[in-house]
Amino acid sequence: MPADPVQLSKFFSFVLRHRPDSIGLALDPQGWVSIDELIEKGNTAGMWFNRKELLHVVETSNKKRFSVSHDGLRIRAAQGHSVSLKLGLSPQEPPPELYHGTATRFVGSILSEGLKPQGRQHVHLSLDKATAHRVGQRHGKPVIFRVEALRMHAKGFKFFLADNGVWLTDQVPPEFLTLSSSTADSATTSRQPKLST
Ligand code: HQG
Repeated sequence: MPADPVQLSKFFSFVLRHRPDSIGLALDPQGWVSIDELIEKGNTAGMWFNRKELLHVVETSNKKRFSVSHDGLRIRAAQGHSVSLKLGLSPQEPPPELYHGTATRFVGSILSEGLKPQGRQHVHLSLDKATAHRVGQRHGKPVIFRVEALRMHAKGFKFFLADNGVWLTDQVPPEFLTLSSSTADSATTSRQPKLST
């Protein structure tokens, strides 16, 4: 039976971000794999899908988690990797402020150590509070940090914009962080269904 789109999206996230080796795949240095090979190895591993179903997941991903190469032959995760690779993104000047959603239980540690990539390759930052709120909700009671991104940039910290609009940086020291007082603009979006893949 073919996999449903949510199950497939979780499978692609797992393989393309974290464990390509689990189905015998190897990512290229920028995270790309052949779509034909992903289909073949995924099917062999018991995850049934074809090219049409794969492209459906790519096109309907609410966070645009996956990118397909211009020639249509390869796919990669836009961000969120734990495997070490170079996405090949050029450093960019960020907007003055970005946001990071997390859970209240991490606040003390973040205020003393700053934001760290933890299991991933980068710290993930959002352009708006509503998105940060949703990211934070995945971990528990959400709280939002405001990040003085442009001031960090002026001091030499590099920022990258992933294919799907998520901003990435290596770390955020505490001096650039403030707890954001208002989550009012995210209250309406918090009722949206949560899809964490
Ligand atoms: C926290 C989702 C204690 C950090 C989202 C976060 C995102 C610290 C957690 C993407 C810390 C890591 C990434 C410190 C950071 N002490 N806790 N010093 N520094 N943390 O899941 O940013 O649905 O690896 O606040 O939309 O939550 O998967 O990162 O709570 O873009 O496509 O450590 O994942 O996208 O958690 O989420 P994560 P994240 P997808």
